[in-house]
Amino acid sequence: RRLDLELRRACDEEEFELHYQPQIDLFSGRPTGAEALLRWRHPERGLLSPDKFIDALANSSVNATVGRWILERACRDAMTWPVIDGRKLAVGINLFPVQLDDERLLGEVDYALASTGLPPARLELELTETIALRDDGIAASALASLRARGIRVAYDDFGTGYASLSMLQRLPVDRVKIDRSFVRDVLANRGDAAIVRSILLIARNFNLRVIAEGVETAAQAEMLRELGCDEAQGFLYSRALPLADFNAWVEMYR
Ligand code: G
Ligand code: G
Ligand code: MN
Ligand code: NA
Repeated sequence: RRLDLELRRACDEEEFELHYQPQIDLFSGRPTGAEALLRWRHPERGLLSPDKFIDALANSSVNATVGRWILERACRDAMTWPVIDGRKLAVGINLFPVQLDDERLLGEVDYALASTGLPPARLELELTETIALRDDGIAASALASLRARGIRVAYDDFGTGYASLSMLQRLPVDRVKIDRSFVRDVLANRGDAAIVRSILLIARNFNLRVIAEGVETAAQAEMLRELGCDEAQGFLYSRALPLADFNAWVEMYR
């Protein structure tokens, strides 16, 4: 397929980039980390967002190669970030479904940490329910091994899947990310507000931290804070930034 060939070329020619979207503590207003988001600097089409290619990439012949590159590059980039409030910022990485199926994942994570020097506690792996549901056995033991190393695991897009609750029971994680579809109308829509409240209640009972995605206004942030949400990420604070711009952005908080 043509797109697969293009993705293979993009991989060989190093056309992929990682941008970083800050994550903010809603109580202190200070940055705590960033999520790595993939971009494709296409020679003809310009800078492409993941929605243009991420599904094709996830199913392509280079998914494992790009997944490994993302892991290592994000760890390397995070080593350049400054200390904020006496702590180094954490970096969140989205996994492709194939990565959690692969028994090489642990070795690749260990290699990325060892070769860059990033402490395990500064790495967070984000997975969606579709990833976690693929194979209970491998997923559960891989997650347990990762968490035993001090690496954090987060459920992305929490609340949008059909098995979010049983996932929490079967595959323990450190935190959940409230999907931005629930955040968008949280002020105006009683149903969305009820879902956000419910997620926060469940998270509290499971001892999980919660970050809300897609926070665009100060009013949304204020409501989320009042409801007990720990952190937020979204255009209110910053879009995803290239490494140099992210480092400059963080400097404002030093
Ligand atoms: O930045 P944007 O909103 O276009 O990202 C769209 C989606 O693409 C995100 O929700 C995320 O799940 C996915 N995505 C972005 N970057 C990565 C990445 O580095 N790896 C994987 N597996 N998915 C990513
Ligand atoms: O992995 P995930 O689906 O969370 O990826 C984040 C995506 O959400 C990125 O593609 C980014 O461009 C997008 N995004 C980040 N912040 C906001 C926001 O505040 N509003 C909207 N609409 N999209 C956002
Ligand atoms: Mn994510
Ligand atoms: Na998401």
